[in-house]
Amino acid sequence: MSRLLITGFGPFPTVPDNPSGRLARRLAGSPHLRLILGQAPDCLVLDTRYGALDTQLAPALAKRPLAVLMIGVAARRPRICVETHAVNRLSRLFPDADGRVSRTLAFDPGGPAQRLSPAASQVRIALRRAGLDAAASRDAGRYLCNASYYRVLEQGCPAVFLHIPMPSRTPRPKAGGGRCRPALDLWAEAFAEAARVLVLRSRMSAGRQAHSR
Ligand code: PCA
Repeated sequence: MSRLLITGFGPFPTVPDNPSGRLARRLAGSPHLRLILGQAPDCLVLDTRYGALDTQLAPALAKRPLAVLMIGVAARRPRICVETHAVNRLSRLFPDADGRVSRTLAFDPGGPAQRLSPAASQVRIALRRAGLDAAASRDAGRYLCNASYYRVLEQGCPAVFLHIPMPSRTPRPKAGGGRCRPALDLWAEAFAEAARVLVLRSRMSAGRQAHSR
């Protein structure tokens, strides 16, 4: 049976301790998520290396996941960003965890300039309903997050990329403003709603296909 795939990333030169990998594992192991999906998701914490797109991501996509919920850190952003699309562009300035930069500016020389995520706005609404200050973003960067998203969106299943800020940068509730919970706990809880939206979209489109046969 195909499953939801949750991805995060490991460390890279400017972020030696990447919270996205920890969040992906926590979300994937959440009994709450298992309950709302009716099955446990798969989890993949990618090495932040260009080579990992072929050696780690491609085999996971070959299993044809039901949907893909992707998480990465954008250390300088102040809030959670729901990426609406990925572009066919790479920066040649930022080395990956192996110290390698991309040799080409286009990620896939024969591919379209961009790939959109039709699920992004529904996911943003679900995250806001779950209490997160999530914003739409049209810029997933030119590094590994954008490249992996571009690769996943080619697959055609519901997929979305969520960029998280560094947990230490997120504002804490003011004194008397309620119990202070770690950002990763709050995000894991809300991201379960994003996962639910993706899986529902996938099941609905499978249902429509079966109906039209
Ligand atoms: N953030 C980087 C790559 C891995 C991650 O967590 C990015 O935004 O591309």
